Amino acid sequence: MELISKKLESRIQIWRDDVKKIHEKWGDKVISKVTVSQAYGGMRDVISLICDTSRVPNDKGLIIRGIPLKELLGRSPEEVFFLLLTGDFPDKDELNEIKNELKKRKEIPSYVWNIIKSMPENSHPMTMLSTAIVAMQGESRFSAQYEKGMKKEDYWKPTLEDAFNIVAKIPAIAAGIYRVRYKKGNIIEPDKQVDFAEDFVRMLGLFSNGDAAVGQFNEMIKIYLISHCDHEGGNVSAFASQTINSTLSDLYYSISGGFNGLAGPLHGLANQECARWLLELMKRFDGAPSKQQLIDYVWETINAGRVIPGYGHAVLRITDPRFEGFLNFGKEYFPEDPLFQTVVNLFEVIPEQLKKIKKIKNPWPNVDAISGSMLYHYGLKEFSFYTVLFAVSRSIGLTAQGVINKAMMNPLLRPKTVTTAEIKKLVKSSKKES
Ligand code: NMX
Ligand code: MLT
Repeated sequence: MELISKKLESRIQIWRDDVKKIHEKWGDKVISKVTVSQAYGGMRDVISLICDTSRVPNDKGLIIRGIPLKELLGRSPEEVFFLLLTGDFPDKDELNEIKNELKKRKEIPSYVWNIIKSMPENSHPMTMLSTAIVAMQGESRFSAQYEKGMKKEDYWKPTLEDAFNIVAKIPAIAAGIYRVRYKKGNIIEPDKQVDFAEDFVRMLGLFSNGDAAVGQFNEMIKIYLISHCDHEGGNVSAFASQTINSTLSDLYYSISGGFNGLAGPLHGLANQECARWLLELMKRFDGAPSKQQLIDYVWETINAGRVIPGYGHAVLRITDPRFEGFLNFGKEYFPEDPLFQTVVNLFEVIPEQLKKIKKIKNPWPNVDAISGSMLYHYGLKEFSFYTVLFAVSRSIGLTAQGVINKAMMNPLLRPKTVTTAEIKKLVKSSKKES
């Protein structure tokens, strides 16, 4: 880990000096205010956390370390992991090192397979993934070192080891869960010669030798792994993970915790819900619904008190660039695919319908409206597995954020809450003042 540690060490010194100066010079400056509605409304738009790995302007979407997602889509997950961690793309030697570090840590402890295999047959794959990660907590280098005693300045070093160990193992664990859950337990072992994305595809075991679709699927999975990896710090999985990690529990606890948040239908599970919703639609109308049938189906969902999965966003006010990345891929490689076509037809219909509902702030699609149709096209049809793929990618951003939070020696997260009675008092006293 020599080159990565060296690069990080030099960056961390600069970041720490920078933040120290910011504190000294502008520590008292107000950067955000909180209204009563925001306090009750999930803290939307309240600026109160720092995240330097990526940002999500509401009119642009994901920008990783200053680079818009669109410009990252030809890159490998290893390159983007390095970018998230350090703020730079790796040079040739650094890329070799990061790939080798991930390759040599791939092996999965046998107790993980025993635990996964002994879980109830109908366990959700996200439950299996979260359990597998937290089961490995005893391997944490951070926790071991903390117990022995370590300076705060050095917390990031064993955390970096944990980050690499987790990211290296997640593809094999995820693919193993797929094989146990849907393919009768026949696990395909990791290959230490093969890169991150390609080995993940190999271990899923969807393709036979020489299958022409493998190359395309590999390309799509790389887009998948980069598109979902990070989305600033306030999304539920990152926020939950950071909150847990701020207690000095290690990355195994915090990544597992973040995944538990990702497993909710308003967050990562929306990709599963969207696939289910699309397939029900296709079944109902025998494959090719008309525009009016799509509109009726949308209103039937809303009138039943459900959300349209894959549409809307807490931050974005445009079509998610992650959706656009997949849209372009589908248009290039399988424009005639019936499920993909339905996704495209719905894109033409849904925003106009959602605009009619005043309370909805963003009528445009997010990534989850389309990602499932990519997987389905290549034969990965078990949609309850889809959020696990989101998690494999998100592990890259969550661990990078975890390392940086430790490097910056960030404190325990502990916002202040108030009771409704106190809110009433606060409002009354501010009325008197004005
Ligand atoms: N379908 C129906 N109603 C919606 C939708 C939608 N797609 N989006 C928002 N609304 C409703 C929302 O439920 C809320 O209703 P109420 O006040 O009765 O609770 C109202 O519109 C206002 O919501 P917004 O302020 O526009 O959105 P908010 O920031 O609260 O929530 C989401 C954001 C993403 C949770 C919401 O848009 C949603 O539930 N979308 C569908 C689920 C989804 O696609 N989630 C994935 C998000 C991305 N990810 O990968 O994590
Ligand atoms: C994400 O990728 O985390 C989702 O789009 C949710 C969010 O950013 O709030």
